[in-house]
Amino acid sequence: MPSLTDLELKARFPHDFVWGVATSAFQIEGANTADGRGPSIWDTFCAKPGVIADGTDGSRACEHYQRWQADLDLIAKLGVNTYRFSVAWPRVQPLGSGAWNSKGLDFYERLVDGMLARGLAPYLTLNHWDLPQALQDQGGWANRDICHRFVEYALGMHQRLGDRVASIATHNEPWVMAILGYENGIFAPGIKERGIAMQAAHHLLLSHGMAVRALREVGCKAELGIVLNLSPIHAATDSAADLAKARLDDGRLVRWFMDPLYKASYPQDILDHLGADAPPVQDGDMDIIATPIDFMGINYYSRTVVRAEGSYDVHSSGLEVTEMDWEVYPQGLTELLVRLHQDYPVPSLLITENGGAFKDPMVNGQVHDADRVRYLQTHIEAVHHAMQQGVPLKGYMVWSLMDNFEWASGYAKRFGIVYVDYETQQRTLKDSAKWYRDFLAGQAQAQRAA
Ligand code: IFM
Repeated sequence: MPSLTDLELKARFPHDFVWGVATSAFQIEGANTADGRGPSIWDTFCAKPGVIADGTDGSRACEHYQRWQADLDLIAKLGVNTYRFSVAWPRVQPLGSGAWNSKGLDFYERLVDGMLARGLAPYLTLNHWDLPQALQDQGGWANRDICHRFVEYALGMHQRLGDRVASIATHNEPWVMAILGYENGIFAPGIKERGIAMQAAHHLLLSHGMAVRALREVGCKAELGIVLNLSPIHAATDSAADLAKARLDDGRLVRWFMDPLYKASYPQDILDHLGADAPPVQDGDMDIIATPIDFMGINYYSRTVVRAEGSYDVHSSGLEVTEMDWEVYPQGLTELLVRLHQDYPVPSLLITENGGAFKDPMVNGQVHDADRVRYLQTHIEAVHHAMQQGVPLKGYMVWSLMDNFEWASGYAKRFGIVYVDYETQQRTLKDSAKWYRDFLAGQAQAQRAA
């Protein structure tokens, strides 16, 4: 891919393009027992020995619950126009149904008002994984009844914040919640049963459609959508077996979610593959799931390369690899977006997460993360290439605003463009934050001059 200079990149995006940074509640807030917050499945999961690489949890995280005003100031100074955040369901409705926690609701109301006061459009995600433990005790996403609980939660949040948020995403990355949480068991709630996982996946999609319908019925003005983690799946070789494996994995990651959302059906090859593990689907479910939405959010980090036998060595291609052992593969973002545009009638796409974990040594108070600068620049270029090919891409958000709790990796993996010293909670702009800020300032300047 030819590399564009910063200057060439400037002014290539429309004036109303959404530029943002993203976070999620559990990863930054801390204060997980404060002011009436109930336990979430991630609190329970972190307490199990050996499941989090560095043995940490989300009890302190970035202390965003206390430091939110300074954090919003930081975001505003980057020059973004949008902040994507999530609400911790157990903070606002500790048991996941019934009584609401006014202190939790007040927190998010202050946060949203704080965004608006700083000129930031609030992009709310309802479910970024921190399910109330009380609902998990009833089966979590594998229990169909949770769909009604999710609608109740969505309506409650709409009642409180619906007049001020620009966008509401129902779920963040249902594949991760269902497959890593219920099939591989490496994420909360730590279950290892494929049939249960596929039920969870179905209920995540169903609850999404039900919530979208319910929100529209009460006159929700915010744009409604869902966020998927997608990547192109490449076969390691051209052997029939590797190609078949790539097709299967594409079916489970991409088509399993995109087909129901846009074609009201599950892919037949995957239903056949799952056999008895395919989820029970009731009459009308698929139409509910396919309820039209305003946007599709895509979280993109890397491509996936698969082999029929054994695993692919990410170091074999010579590509740069992040601290997560994910290949740096910006052209995969263009490839993915063009494919989605060709295969599905998606009117509006947003990159809701993109970024990388890198080493990030702090030296004399500075973090020279040239690898992340390069990562962001090449991925923004990749987004632009997709737009040139007609993809209706409306925005781009960096994952993440600041270093935070990276789930099963704990605090060891740093994704932020802002460095967090977890002892002092001091925030320091990395070079990537300065690059993003300057890039956005250049864009704004070029637009004024145009
Ligand atoms: O940190 C996560 C985020 O919560 C969801 N998407 C991927 C990120 C990096 O792993």
